Amino acid sequence: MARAPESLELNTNEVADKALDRDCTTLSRHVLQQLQSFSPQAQDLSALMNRIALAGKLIARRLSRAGLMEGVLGFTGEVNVQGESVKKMDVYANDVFISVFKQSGLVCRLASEEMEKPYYIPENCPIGRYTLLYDPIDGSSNTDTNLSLGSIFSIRQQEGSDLNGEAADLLASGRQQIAAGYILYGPSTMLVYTIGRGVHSFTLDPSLGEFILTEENIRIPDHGSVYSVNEGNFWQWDEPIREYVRYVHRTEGYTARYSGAMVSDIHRILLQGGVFLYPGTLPKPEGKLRLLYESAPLAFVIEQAGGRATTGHMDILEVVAKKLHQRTPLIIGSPKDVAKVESFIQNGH
Ligand code: AFP
Repeated sequence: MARAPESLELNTNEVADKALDRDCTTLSRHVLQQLQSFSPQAQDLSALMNRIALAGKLIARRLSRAGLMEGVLGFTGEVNVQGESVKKMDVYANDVFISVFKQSGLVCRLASEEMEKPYYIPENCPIGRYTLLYDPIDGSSNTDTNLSLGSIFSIRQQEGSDLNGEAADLLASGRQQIAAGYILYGPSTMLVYTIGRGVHSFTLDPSLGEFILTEENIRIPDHGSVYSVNEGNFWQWDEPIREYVRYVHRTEGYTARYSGAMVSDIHRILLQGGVFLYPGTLPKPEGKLRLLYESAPLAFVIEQAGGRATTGHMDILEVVAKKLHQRTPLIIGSPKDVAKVESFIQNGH
């Protein structure tokens, strides 16, 4: 058999090497590459991301079999601190994040939508200098209909010793986050994260049980055609938001997408551009979304990708939380589309 010319052989080898290298770019390795360091802090961040990835795999596994197992779907019959009915998957996912950080020596406190107060893991506290804030299941109304869901996470360095267990240091702005991201449970499971050095996505390869690098340094388009908002709330919005939506209705080039899980909607916008809105309403001026474990982590991701996130009056990442479960209006996405909504809020057009 005739041999391929040497240069062609070399190219084939290079392609194979690149493919192998990509297959080996797991999340924990990527964090170390990003930080270009094996320092203790780099190792910590890498280990933190690895544990979050494990939580994502456990939740994805349960979701993928939910329709086949007893006791996975439906409500528990309880109501959480937000006054919302709790789903069995919410409880499971909340416990998964706690469980993966036990015996980690990394995370002393976890705070989530499902728990009124932060959860302390006492064995980690003498050395665990990090706090995890998270929404274990974003879009839980999608659970029982086999639609996309998400988990949102944010990591902060613990400030002070928190001896009184009040976790007062968490009442700080989103600029204090050292890492943030989300896991999207869709046709495939994806993990998107930032440590302040761009935004990177990983896809779970079920045959390996590993998240493998999909795209590095994702940039959000300056503008996109999608606007994503629950228009059923039109009647209870302030006039500027109604005016913006009327503007979209009469302007060519817009298309509506709204899934009920903002991780899905914002992921689409990250890749294709556009704007997601959850504004305040007349009875609830702060809206629905929680600042510390929903809006701020997503704002960190979108800003790192070149987008913007605002309440309509100030950048989400500048808002200093007054309480753990604080809510905030959210307008997030492509810079030009966010600016358009802002202009309606601030100037009326
Ligand atoms: P749940 O996680 O409580 O289902 O809320 C999901 C969410 O926070 C966000 O993911 C959705 O975009 C938004 O709420 C949907 O809320 P509406 O049903 O009020 O539009």
